[in-house]
Amino acid sequence: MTNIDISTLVESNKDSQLREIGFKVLKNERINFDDGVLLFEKGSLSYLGALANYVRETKHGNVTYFNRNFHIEPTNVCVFSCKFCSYSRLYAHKEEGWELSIEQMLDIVKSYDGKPVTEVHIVGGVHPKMNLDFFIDLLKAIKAHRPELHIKGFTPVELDYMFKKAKVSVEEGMRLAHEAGLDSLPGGGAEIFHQEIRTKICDDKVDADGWLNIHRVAHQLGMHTNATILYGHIESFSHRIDHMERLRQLQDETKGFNTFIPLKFRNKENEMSHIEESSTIEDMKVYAVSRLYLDNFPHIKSYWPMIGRRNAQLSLSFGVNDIDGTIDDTTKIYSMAGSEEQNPTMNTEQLVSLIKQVNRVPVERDTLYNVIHSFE
Ligand code: V47
Ligand code: SF4
Repeated sequence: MTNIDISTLVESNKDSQLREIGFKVLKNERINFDDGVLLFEKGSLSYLGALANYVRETKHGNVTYFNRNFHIEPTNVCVFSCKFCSYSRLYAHKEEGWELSIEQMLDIVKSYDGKPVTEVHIVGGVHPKMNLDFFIDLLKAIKAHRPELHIKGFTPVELDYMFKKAKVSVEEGMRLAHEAGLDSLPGGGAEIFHQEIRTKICDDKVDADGWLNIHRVAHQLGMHTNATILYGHIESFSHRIDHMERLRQLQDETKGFNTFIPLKFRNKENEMSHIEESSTIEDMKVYAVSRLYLDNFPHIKSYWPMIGRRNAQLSLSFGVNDIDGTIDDTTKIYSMAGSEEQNPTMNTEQLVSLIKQVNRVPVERDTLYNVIHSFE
């Protein structure tokens, strides 16, 4: 959409508050908390989409990033009991779970020898026996085998638990992990920061300040990290904006976040199964408002194994400029929670064609958004 088209669209909005917000976006002025809530309450899908797409195209043109990655999920045994989780098996039922040894995880890494993957994403449950020393050994073993492979691993949920158990400070723990080979942090474990909701859905794990502090310390060490929101369950619009506001403030302070990834709550076989899943229209609005509110986040990602490849494609018109990677059927979190992607794998050709079908330019990136190849 050209600048003239979008200005006309904003000017012709019959709602004066939505018009004001639209003008702020066009002037590259920051929108405030109330603006964010109002966009959710009153913004039509087409209005939000046009504004978000304007920002997306101003920042990135038609470029849409993906990478070649695989996951390692060390265990699904977990000491915590998040009500939305379809994946974990409580420690008491650990016979239903899996636990991988360092050797087994290294074998997974070795199975990619000679293949052009650039990133391994390590995330799993919180197993009481998999402690800081265990993961330091894992990181060192992976780096010894394939030094250039970028390790994006461990959420503050896992890190907070292992640091406390090892009786080290966040600063010391992060330093040790970074020195052993941890390159960046994924965005998981954030859920909804507001304590009113956190108490109801994930009472026993690291709280908002703890989550934010681990990312802050990672940024201070020069690491880049991602952030997520788990939306579409019992949270209100103001809880969503509160979540984004806290991230926006930390990003102003550190500039260490790369990517924001809205994660749609999936309701299969968990303690929140009675809650209906959000509609595709709501999903697209969340991407669009994220793009508009998080003006200091370079990238907004739709995670195709969770939202499905067709909706990921659609999201490219609602502010999204990244759809994650090839995955190679190495993650179970979303298939177990009910995603339509039961064995998530896309090769590069499939990702490229998915992006090209909606007239965007596919660009393979590494984890830090260095361009590996443009498929223009
Ligand atoms: O924090 C768990 C979510 C997250 C469900 O940084 C669920 O590039 C929906 O953070 N329905 C972990 N979501 C995954 C994650 C992630 C994924 C992809 C890319 C990146 C990145 C990070 O999975 C958890 C939680 O919010 N989750 N259960 C569920 N039923
Ligand atoms: Fe454990 Fe993570 Fe599941 Fe919570 S979401 S129960 S921390 S695996």
